[in-house]
Formats: sequence, C-alpha cells, structure tokens
Amino acid sequence: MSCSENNEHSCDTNYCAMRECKMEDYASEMPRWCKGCGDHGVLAAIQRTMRDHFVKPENVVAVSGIGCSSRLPHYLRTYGFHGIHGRALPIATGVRLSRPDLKVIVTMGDGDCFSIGGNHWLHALRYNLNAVVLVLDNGVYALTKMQVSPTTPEGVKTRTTPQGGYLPPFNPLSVVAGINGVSFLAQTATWLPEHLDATIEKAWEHPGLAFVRVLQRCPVFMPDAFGDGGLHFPMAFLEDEWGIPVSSFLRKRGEVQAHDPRDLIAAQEIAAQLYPAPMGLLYQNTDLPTYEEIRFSRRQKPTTAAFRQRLEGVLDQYAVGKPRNLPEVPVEPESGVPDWMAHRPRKPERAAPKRKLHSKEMDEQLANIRKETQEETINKLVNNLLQMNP
Ligand SMILES: Cc1ncc(C[n+]2csc(CCOP(=O)(O)OP(=O)(O)O)c2C)c(N)n1
Ligand code: SF4
Ligand SMILES: [Mg+2]
Repeated sequence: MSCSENNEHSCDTNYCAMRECKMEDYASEMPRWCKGCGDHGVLAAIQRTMRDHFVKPENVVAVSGIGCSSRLPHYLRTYGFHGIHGRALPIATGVRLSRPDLKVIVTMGDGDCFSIGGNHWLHALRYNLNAVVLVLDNGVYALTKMQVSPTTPEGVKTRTTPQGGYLPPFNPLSVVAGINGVSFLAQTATWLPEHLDATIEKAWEHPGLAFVRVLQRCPVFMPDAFGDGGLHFPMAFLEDEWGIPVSSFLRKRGEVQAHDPRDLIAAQEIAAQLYPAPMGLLYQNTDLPTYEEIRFSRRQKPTTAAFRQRLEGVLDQYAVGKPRNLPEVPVEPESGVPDWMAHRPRKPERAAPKRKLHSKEMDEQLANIRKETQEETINKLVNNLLQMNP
C-alpha cells in the first residue's frame, strides 16, 4: 500500500508515522479561555514542543482534572481525558500502566492539584511515573469564579475570603523538593514564552515525573497575583549548563542565580526561597527508576490466553440467563411463596425466660451438682486404678 502522506515508503495506515506535523495538526477546537489568559500560552508551548520533537498526536494522552486549566485536553488534538476535580494523577497512572507506549501529559490547576488532589499529588511524585505534570497556578479557583486557593497571596480578597486571605500562601516547590523519589522540579511563568517553551521541552524529555509549576496569569480573577501580570514580579533565573537557558532578555527581567540542578540539598534551599521567585530547573535526576519500570520488571505479563480466560471469568458473573458457577434460578413452590422467601432464614425462636431460683432451691441444685461431680471423679479414679492393677 502506498503512503497516505506520499512519503517514499510503503505504509499501511492512515496515520503515517513518518508524516511531518504542523502546529495546526495539534489544535482541535477554539479555546474558550478569556482574552489574556495565561493558559493560551501553555497550550501553544505544548504544541510547539510536540511539533519540534516530531511527536505524533496519536501517541499522546492529555489528562486533566477540573478547572479553566483542565480544559486544555479539549484544545489539544491528541487523545484526552478530562477527568474529575483533583483526580487527574490517578487517571494518568492508570493510562501509563495500561499503555506505557503513550506519552502522558497532565494539566491541573492550583486548586485541583494542591488542594482537593493533594494526596494524589504527593503519591504520584513518590511513584515517579513517566509523565509531564504541569500545574497552571493562578493563585485562585478561577473556573468557579474566584474562591481562595492554597496559593492565593495573603490578604487578597476572594469570594470566600471577602476580608482578604488569612494565611500565607502554600509553597508547592518546597513540598515537591521534600519528597523522596522526586526526579524533576521546575518553575516557569506564562508571561515568559521562551522560558516556558524551554521548560516544557526539558520536562518532555525527562524520563520520569517532570513536575512543572507554571505561574499563570488570570487577568479576570487574580490580576495582581504576580505584580501586574508578571511585569513587576521579582524573579531569579537559575543558570547552569544542565538547566534552562537564560537569554539576554531574561537577564533584564530578573536576577541570575547559579545553581546545579543535580544538587538536591541546594534545590531544597532554593525551593524555600519565596522572593525573588526561583525560575528554571531546580532539580533533575535522570537515574531514578520510573514506577512503570519497577512494576513491569517485577510482574510477569499475563499471556493473551491467560488474560482472556480471566476476563471471561469476570464477564461470566454478569451473564444473563443461566450463568456458570451461579445457583439455579429458584422455582415458585406450590404454596405460591417464592422459593427465596420460603428458605429465608427465620428469626430464631425466643427462648423461654429463665425462672429465678430461690436461694434454698439454688443450694439444693448446687449440692446435686457437687455430688454428681464427686461421684464422677471417684468413678474415674477407680477405673484408672483398675487399669493400672487389674
Ligand atoms: C469534586 C469537586 N469539587 C469541587 C468542584 C468545583 N470546582 C470546579 S473547578 C474548581 C476549582 C478550580 O480551580 P483550579 O484548580 O485552581 O483551576 P483554575 O480554574 O484556576 O484553572 C472547583 C472547586 C468540582 N467540580 N468537583
Ligand atoms: S477566568 Fe482566569 S483562568 Fe479562567 S479562562 Fe479566564 S483568565 Fe483564564
Ligand atoms: Mg487556579
């Protein structure tokens, strides 16, 4: 069969693996995000990374929870799973374990990941699943129209904190850097397209769970979270030959801080630094095994026949009619009482209440018991003696 893309090889699929994809090949419907929303930039950065890495859309699954940010899989022309609030990571784990041949990219919001999905987040990090995990952190619950989130800056008014948030914001970088098993931690921002692109590209290439916190502008519900949409936000760009390149443009936007991303202790110190916000690669360890590698190396993959047999067994339990291994369908007895009712265990008969004994009666009964016991014991002893000396 000739190639559907007119490439110079024979190809028997409509999706030629050697075809070249353009940006529009990764785009589906028109995004419904607001004008100026940082989510647009993240979508474009993912699409650019896929194009530059010659990734075919059919080899990717985008998974999300619920929120503005979680609408991303709708706009990316790959396989997608718009999950439920906070549960993107368990879904992604299932996808990876059943289809390790597919690349998984997860997008979540700050509420989605750090709040309702917090528990899943911690354990996914520990598992070191092979996936790109982007948290689009705008410091607010945006989809539900401005409730306080774990990363809302202190004192900022929201619909659930009309007098301003009471607590200092949660620091996700410190949490990630403190978990054993973490293999990749980076921070970038939607108002720095070139840094965002380079960070997503680095995360895409990482063999393990690449956790990226993307500071995301939400001009509608949190316009001041990052110093006028990032314009006056204090940043420190981490520089190293293993890290994210710091261009001359970025040098003008903030400080430059030397940091070796292979040094976990240094990464933990930097993660705790709130201002200037560390931007770039905080930590990377490419030697850690992924969860899939551990799982598949210790488990024997069932053969197709064994798998089918197991599946048939499960399906049989739900078979209509006269399934195997299930009791016969009960027949109506003549009395008209359904069999299942007739054989229903009855309530146990209530025992007749014990009569209270007077003390004299009780003494007599005790004396009888003693007498019987004594006689029994004497009989036993006599029998034993007889056996010993017949
Ligand atoms: C189980 C559950 N709880 C709550 C909600 C309501 N809800 C939908 S989106 C959302 C918050 C979204 O905020 P975030 O995760 O920060 O995403 P953003 O919209 O800011 O991108 C909430 C609370 C829900 N859909 N499901
Ligand atoms: S409400 Fe905010 S986060 Fe949601 S689409 Fe609009 S700008 Fe983006
Ligand atoms: Mg949010």
